[in-house]
Amino acid sequence: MSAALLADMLRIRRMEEKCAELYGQGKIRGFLHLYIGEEAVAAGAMRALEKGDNVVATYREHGHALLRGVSMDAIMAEMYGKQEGCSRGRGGSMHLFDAATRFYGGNAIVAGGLPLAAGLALAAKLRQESRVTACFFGEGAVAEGAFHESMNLAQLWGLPVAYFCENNLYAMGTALARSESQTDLCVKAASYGMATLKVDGMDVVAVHEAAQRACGHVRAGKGPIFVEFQTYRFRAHSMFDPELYREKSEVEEWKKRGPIHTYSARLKAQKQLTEERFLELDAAAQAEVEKAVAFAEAGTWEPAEHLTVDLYTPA
Ligand SMILES: Cc1ncc(C[n+]2csc(CCOP(=O)(O)OP(=O)(O)O)c2C)c(N)n1
Ligand SMILES: [Mg+2]
Repeated sequence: MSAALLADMLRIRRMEEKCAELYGQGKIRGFLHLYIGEEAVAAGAMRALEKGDNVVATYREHGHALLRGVSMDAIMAEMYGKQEGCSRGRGGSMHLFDAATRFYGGNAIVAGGLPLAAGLALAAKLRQESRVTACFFGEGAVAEGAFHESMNLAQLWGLPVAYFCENNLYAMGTALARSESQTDLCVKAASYGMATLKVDGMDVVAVHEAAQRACGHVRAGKGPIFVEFQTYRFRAHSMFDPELYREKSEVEEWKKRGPIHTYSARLKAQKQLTEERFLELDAAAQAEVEKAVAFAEAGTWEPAEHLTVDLYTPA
């Protein structure tokens, strides 16, 4: 498990560093929100899930899609807008989707995934299917009505959903305390009677253990749970963000807690990892990225005649 968690985080990191580069070259266009710095959350949480579980995420979802099992090739092709992408090139970075792995997206609307997750969980409950629906979202979502409506119904109906809140302290340029009178997010969920956990989201092992507990709670039929992962994004909100709302020194302080180097240092100290093995894992991640870029480059654009395909109104 230990090397696997590290490999997972490296795969996300290398893929997204390449995405930033490709964005600079105009190969990837539109919005692009990088998860760099927050990898421990997706890595630790995803390995607590089973094949039959559902996953719902936000527009910062490249890593979640990848670790859920969507191929890096299909993700990169989607970033390029090519037909071989997981959403046939029509979604782009914010709308990765893959029914086969029960990855229900990518959602550009803040808090948009929470009611969807409640719906997926309701479907599982009514059909008596034993699945957890894991819903990832940022702390900015707690300002939305959809958050409160979802918390209420999920708890009232005892839905099998794990709400995984990625609290990276900022919603675009708005620090949590500038928009919320109650900054303890677990208190908000608890006010609906929901079970809660608060976890160091920079520590992949702590994340994994908490996610296992959370999923165990849901699988045991105890209803929903809310987990706050305290994390931090190292990059700008999106590719259009001058970052005037935080001090560079704050970013540097958090980088010291970076999930990849702290975890690899811990494994090395425990003699569970050598530098050679680390470099092997890193090289494998980079090779996977190069292959995915080649796949996306070789992909096909949708012909212009398809412009009205899948539209609800007749052309
Ligand atoms: C309903 C809605 N309002 C506003 C926006 C614009 N918007 C995009 S991202 C974002 C910040 C969300 O922050 P958070 O939920 O903390 O997620 P993070 O970006 O930090 O991962 C906002 C306000 C939106 N996409 N949807
Ligand atoms: Mg945030």
